[in-house]
Amino acid sequence: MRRIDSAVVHEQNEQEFKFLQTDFNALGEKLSRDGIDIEAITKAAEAFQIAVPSWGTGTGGTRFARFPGQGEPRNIFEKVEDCAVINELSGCTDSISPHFPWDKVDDFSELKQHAAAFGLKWVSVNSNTFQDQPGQAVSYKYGSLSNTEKASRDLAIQHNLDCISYGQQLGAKSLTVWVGDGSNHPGQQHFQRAFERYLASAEQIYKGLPADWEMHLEHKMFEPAFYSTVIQDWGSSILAAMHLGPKCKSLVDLGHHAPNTNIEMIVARLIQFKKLGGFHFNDSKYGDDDLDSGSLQPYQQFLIFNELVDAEHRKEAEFNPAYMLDQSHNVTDPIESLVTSAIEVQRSYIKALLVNRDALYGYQEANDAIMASGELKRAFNFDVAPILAMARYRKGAAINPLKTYRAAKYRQSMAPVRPRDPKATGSGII
Ligand code: PSV
Ligand code: MN
Repeated sequence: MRRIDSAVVHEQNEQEFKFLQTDFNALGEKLSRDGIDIEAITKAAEAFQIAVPSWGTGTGGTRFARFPGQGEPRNIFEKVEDCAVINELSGCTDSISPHFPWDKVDDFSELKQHAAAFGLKWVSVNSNTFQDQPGQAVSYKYGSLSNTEKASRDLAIQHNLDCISYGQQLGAKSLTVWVGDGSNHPGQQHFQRAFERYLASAEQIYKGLPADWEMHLEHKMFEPAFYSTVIQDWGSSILAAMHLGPKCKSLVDLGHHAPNTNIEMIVARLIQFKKLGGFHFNDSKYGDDDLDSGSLQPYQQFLIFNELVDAEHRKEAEFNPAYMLDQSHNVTDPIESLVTSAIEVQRSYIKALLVNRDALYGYQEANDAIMASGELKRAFNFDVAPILAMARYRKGAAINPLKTYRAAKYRQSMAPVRPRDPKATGSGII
């Protein structure tokens, strides 16, 4: 089943293909001078996949307002439909990362089938203990897994166990846990006791993990707690992951660090200790901006992939990070942002594959800083767009995804089918 008529994709691709072939051949010749086989790199581009967050398919918002667009998905079934569009255009997003209870349904096998009909699968389920649900018996106002009240902690533990069960029904293999727990005032919380409570709760969740599952702990420096957060940084995250056991790893969200933090070095450390669970890709200038991946700091994203590809190259054991986007789209059509972002992440991966690892190691051993840095820049400066476009073309996706999407008039066609509830004004993140 498809959401974008393949005739539209075909017609658009026809218009672009001649130029693409010319650009691809020229790039192939250039790369061959460096001993790089463009076909091998294109195959790697075809194999690359990154998951779409279900919550990213609707217009996001800030603490002040949300300005939804026309024809937005109103439930998880419609979100799946938009994820199908993203995959049909990008060719590199064949999975969805759901968030509960936002995406909870009565019949998970129906939801699984609905996605499978579009060739989509489910990965990394996310729990939500950062807001109270209607009618909830006890509150998360003062935290969830680390709450001083046992009843709140128990509720949060049970919710995470429920998320594992939903994920199992969908065929997912990991649980991502992010808590908003923390404090706003110095002295409000006893740092050690709060962390002890968190660990004791997380132990209960870890015990409930199926044998072939992983648990990923997502750290975040601030928000909603603005003075301290319980899993504040990768230090707290890896400590907790080490405490819990080998199936627990850290998850790196690019917007969850202090400005100018060397994220690629954190990634290298996590790889070294077999604790890199996965990523939430997005971009940021100030904080957890949740901007489109690669829109501001493409070189940082490339440097992260340089570490990932290096680990692949060295055949690092137990290295299998989950790639996901996690963004909020306030002023763009979420489909357009997610397609663009997925391709930008793929672009970083492909550029990192162009680094001559042996040459780089040689420069590093010789302390030749300018040549080492130049080797990275050489790879980064290649325009790999023809490789990405050719990979899409060969998979039946769009050579020019945004042009094709607009030609298909998908969003306009959804407006009458998905009328907005006039009462659902909404604010904050979806
Ligand atoms: C928190 O800011 C976060 O990055 C976590 O991944 C959440 O689960 C997600 O955003 C969605 O709100
Ligand atoms: Mn995140």
